[in-house]
Amino acid sequence: MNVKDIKHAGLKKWIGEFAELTTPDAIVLADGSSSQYDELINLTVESGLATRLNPAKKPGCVLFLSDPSDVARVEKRTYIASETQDAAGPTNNWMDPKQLKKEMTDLYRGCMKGRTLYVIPFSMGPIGSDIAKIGVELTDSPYVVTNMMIMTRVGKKVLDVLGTDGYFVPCFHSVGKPLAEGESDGGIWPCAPMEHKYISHFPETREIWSYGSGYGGNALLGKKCLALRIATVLARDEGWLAEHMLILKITNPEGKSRFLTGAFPSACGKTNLAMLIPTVPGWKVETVGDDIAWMKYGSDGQLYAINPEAGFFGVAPGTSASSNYNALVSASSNTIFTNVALTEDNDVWWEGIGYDAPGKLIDWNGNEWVQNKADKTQKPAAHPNARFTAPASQCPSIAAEWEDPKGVPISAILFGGRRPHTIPLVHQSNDWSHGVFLGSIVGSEVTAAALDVKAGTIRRDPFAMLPFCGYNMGDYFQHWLDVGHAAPDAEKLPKIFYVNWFRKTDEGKWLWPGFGENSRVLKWVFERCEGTAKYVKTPIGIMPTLDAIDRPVGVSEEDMKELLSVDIDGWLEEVKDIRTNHYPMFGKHLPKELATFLDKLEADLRAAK
Ligand code: GTP
Ligand code: SPV
Ligand code: MN
Repeated sequence: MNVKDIKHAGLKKWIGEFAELTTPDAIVLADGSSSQYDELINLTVESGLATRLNPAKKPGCVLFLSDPSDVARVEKRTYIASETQDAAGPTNNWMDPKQLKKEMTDLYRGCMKGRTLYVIPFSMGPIGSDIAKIGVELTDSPYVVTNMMIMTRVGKKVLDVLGTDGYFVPCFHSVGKPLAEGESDGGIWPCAPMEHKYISHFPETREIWSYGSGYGGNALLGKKCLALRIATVLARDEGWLAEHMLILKITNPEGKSRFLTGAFPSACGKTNLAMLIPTVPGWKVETVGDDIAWMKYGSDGQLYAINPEAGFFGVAPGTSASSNYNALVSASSNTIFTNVALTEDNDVWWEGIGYDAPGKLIDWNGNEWVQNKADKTQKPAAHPNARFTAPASQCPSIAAEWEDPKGVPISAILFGGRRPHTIPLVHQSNDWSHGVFLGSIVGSEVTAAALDVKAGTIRRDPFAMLPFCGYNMGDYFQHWLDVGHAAPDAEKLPKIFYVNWFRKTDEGKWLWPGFGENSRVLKWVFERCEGTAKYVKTPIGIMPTLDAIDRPVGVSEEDMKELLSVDIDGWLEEVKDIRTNHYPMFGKHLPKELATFLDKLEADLRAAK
């Protein structure tokens, strides 16, 4: 099947217009077949863009190295170009849509000369499901096409659903032109200089225009651009939630299952929690999704979630057989690796893989690299935001329900982030609206998942959505409150929790072992949903009693006390920061209900002092 066979007149016309602007040498339709996937991979290997990995160790896998400047999302170059700046709100970059389109049109002009334009019809969500949304991405990057074929459902079946006049979200993408001719040649994908990169969203017309980057969320436009930034706008208008959340299934020893979602900022543990192997005997965790959840009320009044994706674009560093066995198995075949290191026998290696680097490696910059553990300043062999793109179907812990078009009923929602101090291991909101308050104040140490924010500093990342909300975040808070108020049955609303796996001692050691041990907290969450868990009421919300969570090996009673106590002075600092630096930003868009929760929190903390 090729582009000529497309029956949808609007789609054909739109492809024609973009081709006329970008002047590619050829136009190819991504039909979703495995033969085409293999051809595309062969093409990238033959052209030197990718390296095929050792088929005995990593069958069907390849490694791509990016330009050193093109390694993560670029938040400063990401735009919400709504008609007014007020609609984009204080947390988004805004540009006048007409001006932005003009600048980008100039950049797109002729940018695909000598390249092939690929047309990728894709579905976010199971094809044909009521909840699914269709997009069509036009791109000049074979890396993007192959990644999209893993991350979404691509091809002819999507065109069939689209028919002759169905609705799709149009997504333009080009890796763009390097400044100088020939720049970025030699086994890395080209990209444009930073000042020419644009990741643009037009919320009113629901269009996505991306230029100049070939990396992940900047380029795989179904993911953060469609399934979050554009989807948040659709969700606001249609009364549902599009969130940066994992979805997991947890089953107790009696065989009762519950589903929960969790929003943690980028590189803060969603993939790991979704694939966790419990250390608590008899309990089981299975995976529904690791990055994005779309949630809507079902006819039974329960909130249901679907995972709109079909693969994992997971952080490689830190992934080992002991930290995340299921991710490692998922990514052991038919996987695309990006910016990890290559071993002499064409296998992959990264920091935290669980064993020393074998011999001489090629690092993510393409240079020879030999591990020197004595040298604390040695640059890592894999980029800290190196990733694997693996089919979800390969995950040993994938839940039977993961592709259920009606989604899975959600009992609990977790919020969290990297907080070395103050925030306890777990606390629960008093009700939905108080949970919205907790979501609105989430803060986290910045990670390597975005390029232009300083890693290590703490920033507020409400709902883990700071970089992904397609409209005014104050209005988004209100939307969350409204979804709660609109619940067909308030009793059936998910319970909301705030977790923190990242507490540190004064010496900088982890206070909590994390990973599989997080199952102890999930067990308490499960038992709160059952109504059986032991708890106490505190100024910040509901918390486990000291004996309600079994202590993991290596965690002393003192540690546990610290993890589960309310640090009154720390929280008062938190209140001060929210009051002076966070909430005022939203002006009249800040829901009054949230300001009231902040006042009450302060009063309760002072009363407890
Ligand atoms: P995105 O894909 O960027 O949205 O990230 P994510 O939230 O899925 O993050 P992921 O699970 O990939 O975790 C990122 C990093 O956090 C990895 O290096 C993990 O090893 C580390 N990590 C995950 N869970 C834990 C935990 O419980 N404790 C500690 N200390 N580190 C963790
Ligand atoms: C994130 O940064 O939250 C990711 C990776 O999941 S990306 O697809 O690049 O957004
Ligand atoms: Mn993410």
